[in-house]
Amino acid sequence: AWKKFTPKGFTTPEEFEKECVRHIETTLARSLYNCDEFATYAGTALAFRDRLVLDWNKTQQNQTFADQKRVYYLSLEFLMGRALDNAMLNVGMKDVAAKGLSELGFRMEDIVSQEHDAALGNGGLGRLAACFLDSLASLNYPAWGYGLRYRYGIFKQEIVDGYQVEVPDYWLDFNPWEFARHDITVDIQFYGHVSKYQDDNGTSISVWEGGEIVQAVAYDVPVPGYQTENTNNLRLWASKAASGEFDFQKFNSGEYESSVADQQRAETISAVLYPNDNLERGKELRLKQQYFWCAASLYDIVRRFKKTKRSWKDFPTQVAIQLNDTHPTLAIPELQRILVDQEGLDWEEAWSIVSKTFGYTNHTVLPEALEKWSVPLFQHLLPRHLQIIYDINLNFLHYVERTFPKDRDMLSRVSIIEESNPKMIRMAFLALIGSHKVNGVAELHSDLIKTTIFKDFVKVFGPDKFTNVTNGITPRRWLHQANPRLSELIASKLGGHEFLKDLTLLHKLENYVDDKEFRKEFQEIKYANKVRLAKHIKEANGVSVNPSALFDVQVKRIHEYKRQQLNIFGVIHRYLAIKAMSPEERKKLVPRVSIFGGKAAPGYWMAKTVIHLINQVGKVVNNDKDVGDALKVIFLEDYNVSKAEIITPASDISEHISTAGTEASGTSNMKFCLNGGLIIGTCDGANIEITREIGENNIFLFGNLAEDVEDLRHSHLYGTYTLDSSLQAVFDAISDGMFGDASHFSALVNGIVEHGDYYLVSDDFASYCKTQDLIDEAYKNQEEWWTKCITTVARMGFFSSDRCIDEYAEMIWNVEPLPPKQEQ
Ligand code: 26W
Repeated sequence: AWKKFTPKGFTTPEEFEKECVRHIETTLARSLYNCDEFATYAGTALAFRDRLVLDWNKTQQNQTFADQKRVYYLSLEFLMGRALDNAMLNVGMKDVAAKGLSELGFRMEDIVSQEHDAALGNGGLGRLAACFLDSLASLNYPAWGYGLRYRYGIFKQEIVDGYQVEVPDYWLDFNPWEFARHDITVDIQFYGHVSKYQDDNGTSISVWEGGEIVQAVAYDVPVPGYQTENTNNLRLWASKAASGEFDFQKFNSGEYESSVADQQRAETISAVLYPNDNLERGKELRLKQQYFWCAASLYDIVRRFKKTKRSWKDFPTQVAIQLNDTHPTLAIPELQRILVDQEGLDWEEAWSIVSKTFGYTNHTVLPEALEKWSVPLFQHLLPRHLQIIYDINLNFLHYVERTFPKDRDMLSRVSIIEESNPKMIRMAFLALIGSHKVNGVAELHSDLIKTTIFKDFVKVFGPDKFTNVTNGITPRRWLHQANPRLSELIASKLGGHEFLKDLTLLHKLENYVDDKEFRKEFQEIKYANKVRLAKHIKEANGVSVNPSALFDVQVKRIHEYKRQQLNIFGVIHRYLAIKAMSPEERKKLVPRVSIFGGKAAPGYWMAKTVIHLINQVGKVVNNDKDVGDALKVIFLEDYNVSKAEIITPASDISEHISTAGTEASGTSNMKFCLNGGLIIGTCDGANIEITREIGENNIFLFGNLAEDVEDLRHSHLYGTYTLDSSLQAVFDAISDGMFGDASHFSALVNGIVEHGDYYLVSDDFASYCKTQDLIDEAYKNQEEWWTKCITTVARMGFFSSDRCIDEYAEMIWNVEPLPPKQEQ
């Protein structure tokens, strides 16, 4: 008999070295004599990959045999960041590898930083998807992610003369974390027309004919769980010319170049991530991306289901599909098309399956972010899907008409088709109608969608269709990996790292709030993290900052609703105040470093102007001898996941200052608090629940409430309004040219003083500045400050993405974990 092959991974530094070196010499074919940091990274990654792959295969086999319900998370964005550190910590062999590497003459930190970020996302929504994958794997849920394998992720940001410049992010030169599955392909159809035929029973069937075919090729990425063998799969689709597409006629008649050009055209579908965040632009290529990815994923899911030989009515008991915002909404008409046109189910039966399968998560109420597709464009690209959407809409409107016979306007308000010129398809309505649950991402946001964009649908479907799942973050990456010393300190008090699997255990830290030794170490860790960031700032910006200063951080996409302009106006206000002080007064100030980071969408001029202003202010303030350490202003280039891992643990105060009612949740607010930073924020998104958990003494809230926004906007437009005098002084300084050519910033200022101040910067300015002064006062009382920080960490247990995933599993997916089979 064959002996059971039990693969053994390395457990000692020597064994690790052997594996690492073997990969460098054979897989990479490199000599050890010119082995640089990059080759060593590659060898390390491949050594760890070997371990993941074995667990991954076992997990997939286990999931297939278990024959239970699986979750499919469809997201156009997965902002994964780096994989090696995460893999090492999950497997629990980072220390072993670190020893091995140091014997080879390398520092772990240098090796880890060789990896290119997987930056397949814009911001919050994409990073949330990545945290969810981590939790799904760590909690042993049988779950797959489906996305696109962009050749170019979010652009790299360079700052040139204070302006943002976008540089392509080609990240695939060496990516050991993906496996091309050239045998798993799906043909995807576009364009063409629909013909009607009669089948043998005389019923008419629709056939989508003609057009062109593009091939989808699967690339699989293992997603390891924390200290579990369970390793899930993220499947990313790449586009390729279908074999029939390659025009041999042209090829043979000497038109070699144009036949290759056709090939190239097919590959553009998955070439680049759209860099817009919260802005819909209606580009055909984006719609192509969406259909390409939805169709390939559904084909794959249906193929897997069919292998079980179950009847179609079991589909929703075996498959839960979650739509990450409206971007994958085409999956709804696509499944209906598969069931009706290809599998021959009747419409009602098919629709009952479809509408039990999907759940839809909404991430924004900003009107400019709501996806709409023009009917003519859609008709051209996806003629059969347009018919299906019209039929879905017709059935739905009939139902609404029967239920609300007196409300004639209701029909046009809830119709999937907006009767504009051209007509538009409202994707959020289609997503809602085709799903069994709709959720928002924080309590306030989930309430708001029920009273604004989806108000009528609450009447139509009843309130139970709507629910809330407050966002969360993975404590593995955002505490254990980003802040290893704090993780160790907590573990030393709580008796191990169990809290990384059950974050509510953090509450036990409250017992140490007054523990001298603990407080001292906690402070030392924060200081060390600030020293590390200061070093990075020195290297990247050439500015020396004092690690004892109060680090005030705002890092996120640059957007008017997030109000980086409020922050920088506050900084200018502070600068003017410092200039007006005597040297003695200045010495009494709490020194401050204002740190900004984030990308602006390439076509978003106002956001780019804000970046420019921040850099101009920095240039003036940082070189002003009167100011010295009292104030420094830093714009960190190219904010991304791996920079966030350095920045987050180093903040004293972070800013989450959106106009109330505009930030659906925010997730960096959670990351900062979990790392012992306090926050200044508006009553918006998850800030409200964070306040409830940590207590209002531990957060600096300011500004108007969501319920007052409408009236305030109205009074800007139609009432009399006088600008706050200190904001006026800031604007005067700008128009006097204190920060360079004032005309550069006129649109920014005019948006407030002349065009209605849509984001209510002037309404919140005074309260913002007052709260910043309170922060200075609070920081002077160091004992109280550290009590706040430690209490905050202790009370952040609720915001783990593990809690969040358990809520989705129970309320929306109805799916159970599948623990890995014990090894025999
Ligand atoms: C179609 C253009 C477009 C692109 C991206 C529209 C909308 C988006 C995303 C939905 C924007 C986004 O990332 N939203 C953020 O989602 C996070 C996770 O739920 C929340 O924490 C943020 O508050 C929300 O802005």
